[in-house]
Amino acid sequence: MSSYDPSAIEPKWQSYWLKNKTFKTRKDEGKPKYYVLDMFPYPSGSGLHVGHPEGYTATDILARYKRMNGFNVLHPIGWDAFGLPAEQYAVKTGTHPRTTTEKNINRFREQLQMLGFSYDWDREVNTTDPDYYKWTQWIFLKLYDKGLAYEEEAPVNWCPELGTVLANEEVIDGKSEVGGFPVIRKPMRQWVLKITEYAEKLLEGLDDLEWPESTKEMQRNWIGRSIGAEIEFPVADHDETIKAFTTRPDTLFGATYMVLAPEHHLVRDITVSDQRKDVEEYVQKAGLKSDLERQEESKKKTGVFTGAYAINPVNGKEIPIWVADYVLAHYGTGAIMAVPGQDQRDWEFAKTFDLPIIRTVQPPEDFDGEAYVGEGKAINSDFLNGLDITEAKEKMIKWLEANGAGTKSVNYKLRDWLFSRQRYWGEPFPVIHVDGEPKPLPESELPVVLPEIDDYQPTKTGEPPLAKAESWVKTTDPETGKDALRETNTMPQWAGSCWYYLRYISPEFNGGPVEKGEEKYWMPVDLYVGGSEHSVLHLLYARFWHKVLYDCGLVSTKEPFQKLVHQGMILGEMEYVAFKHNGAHVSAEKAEELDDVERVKVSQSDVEKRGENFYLKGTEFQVESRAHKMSKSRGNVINPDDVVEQYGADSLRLYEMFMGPLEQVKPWSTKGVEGVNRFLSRAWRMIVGDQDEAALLDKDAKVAPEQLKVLHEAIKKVTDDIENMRFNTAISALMIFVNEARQWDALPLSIAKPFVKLLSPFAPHVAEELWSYLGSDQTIAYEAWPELNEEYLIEDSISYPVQVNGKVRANIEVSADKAKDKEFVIAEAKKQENIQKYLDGSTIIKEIFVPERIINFVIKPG
Ligand code: ANZ
Repeated sequence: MSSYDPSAIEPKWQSYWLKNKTFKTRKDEGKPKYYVLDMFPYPSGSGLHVGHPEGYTATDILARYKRMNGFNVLHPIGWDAFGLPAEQYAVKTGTHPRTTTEKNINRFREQLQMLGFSYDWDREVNTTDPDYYKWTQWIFLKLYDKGLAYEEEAPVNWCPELGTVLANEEVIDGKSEVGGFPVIRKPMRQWVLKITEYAEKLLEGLDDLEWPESTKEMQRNWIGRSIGAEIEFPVADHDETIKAFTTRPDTLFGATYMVLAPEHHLVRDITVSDQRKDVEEYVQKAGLKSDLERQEESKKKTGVFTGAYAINPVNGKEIPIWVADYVLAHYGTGAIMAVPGQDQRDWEFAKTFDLPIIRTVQPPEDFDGEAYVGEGKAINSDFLNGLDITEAKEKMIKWLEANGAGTKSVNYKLRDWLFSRQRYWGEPFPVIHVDGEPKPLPESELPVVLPEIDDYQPTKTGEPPLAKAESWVKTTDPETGKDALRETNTMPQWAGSCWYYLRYISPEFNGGPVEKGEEKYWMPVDLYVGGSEHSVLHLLYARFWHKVLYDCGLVSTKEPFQKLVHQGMILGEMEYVAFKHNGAHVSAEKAEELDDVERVKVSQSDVEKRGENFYLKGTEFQVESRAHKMSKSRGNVINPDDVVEQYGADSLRLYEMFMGPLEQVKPWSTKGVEGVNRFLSRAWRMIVGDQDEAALLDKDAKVAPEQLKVLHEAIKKVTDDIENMRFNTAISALMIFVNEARQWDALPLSIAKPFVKLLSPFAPHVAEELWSYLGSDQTIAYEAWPELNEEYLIEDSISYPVQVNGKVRANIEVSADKAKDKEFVIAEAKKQENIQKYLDGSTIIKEIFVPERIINFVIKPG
């Protein structure tokens, strides 16, 4: 027999699955359904990286496991293929993004097939396919109909380098998330989606989802609900009032000045003529800064006085009105009542401009900080004095409402979603402009197909590249025949991924984004696996669209993704550094204290792990160990193609699941791949044998009870672990099985078969090969999962540690049926020579007996 050779096995089974459409899925009311979804990849030019197969193997294990447990499994894949890189490549080389995208998709598809994932390839979707984006446009029309899409001339994050606006979410520290280019503020006409209207529903929906708590919390923070009051401050000698949102109405007696955002609509009206020049200058400068810069806490506060005063409604005091950029235009009302006694930003501002500070909460005696933000009793606050913050808030809101000076109010940090981009490679909007007014196209005009153009370069003015397709832009209104211009912005990359999980359900359906009956059967997604970098944006946007579709009666569930798991990042191979001083090794600790320390890289074969630390082999010199993110510049990128070529897809799959808990960040280890590869070879030899070793399999061998116990232990552990997505320990259980089995004289067929089934979700190619070797002419994919029989697990004997005064002095074995018989077990324990030694000549004060756990004799000498 030949030895385990994945390169001979794997392509064979891959084409078998494809040819036989083994994983084609159809609705079947007679079976329970299981919808297991991967975050579909962006088909980049560099192909799959090892992070992809991590999540994809996890979902594939569940898909395969559920099929074997009688579920009808939907396990699809597709391509999130609009986006910048293909367009930037087009700008550089003139290659149409479609060409690049197609090529990349073909490569990705081949790579995924080479890893043996059990996708239903007849359901593949591609967001750049007009048959797909027709429905993305269609959903946009629904949003428009519902008043959830609107045009706005607004200051946006403009990135000159990328030639596009970016959503707030895509700007980090004033730089673009992609590329890290500077982002400035610039007013432009944009499409915006009213996600804020769904803020409350998006918050509420989180409670019942089986998602990582940290992800839910990130979404909650992003939505950022605060409860407080909106208070009205009349402007002295004016008809105007300024509304201010505050989360601390209890501090109203401490409001010593007000601040308007530079963009606030009243700034012009109320500024007195003496101050006009200064205020205008200040407003102009502030307009150039991003919200982030404006809120930076470390920065010195800037501002300018308007010369006008507001009247504090609760005590009639006149307080000065300032303009300052630490107040944002788009949060709350764009104006604040400033309470320097309780708010640190206000404190800093008051100190800078010498404004009065009144504390309205009593700080503890030893408090020597600036603004006091903690709990305490109200002071300097008339009818609130002596109340706790919560009580004082309530009482103040009642007072405001009774006196027509304000109302209770809820605010969200969430902003409406800036939904247009000045790009070519995106979905065109199904919108025309007639006489300068936007008008949605009728459904019959869909899809609005991207026109061919030669020049993909965005313009420096912000005019989108599509504006250059003049003959496309100029059109007529299909309803009135009037001249019209097409919208030249395109949708952001998030659009296609907002609803792709619905398209998989009925990818060919022509009557809408998804067929109703199929949707009702398959939704919600039972398990969604993908990176935690999508904790907020993709997952929030998709939930938003889903909720709109739910309100339109198009989907039957309120939430799309019932359970969510993030796979942890895979880092590069661990690196080890030893320390030398004057040519001799020193430990990492010693190196800290010395100057002139030389750091030398050492290879993994020269170090050994003891406890949590690594040492130079055979020495006391501890080495430093760490892993870095994989990156081209570090040269530590592992290419899945190479791993498959050398060890096979089953080894790659098995290794990525064996590295550690799925959610954890973990370093790559080539040694680890070799380890699981050896395990697969051993499993192979056990059943098939090879040149050096005869197979253990004996089809005529009778089964011994001990063998059943070992098998059923594996069944129990593997089943349990798959259910709980603890794939690493499931694989350990398979390894333990093989190690135990190799000590037997023979492996009976009735033990070998269930073992191969247990292995199959993890290493499907070798499992199929072994399955056919064991005599089947059918795929293993739909074989019944081995059933656990607890009876085989019952221990025939139980071991008790025997302690004397809390120290273990002996171990005894008692048969399982007598294990709870206290008298019997204690008598057995006393017979032990090593126990007698202690008991002789002592007085037993107490005999402690914990059934099936421990015995302890408490004795007193003499
Ligand atoms: C008075 C006050 C007193 C405040 C106090 C806080 C503490 P969150 O919790 O994030 O919702 N604020 C309101 N609108 C703002 C804007 N457009 N730009 C900057 N700051 C703004 O924050 C709400 C608090 O942030 C509000 O409550 C307001 O300051 C400030 F002891 O009002 B507070």
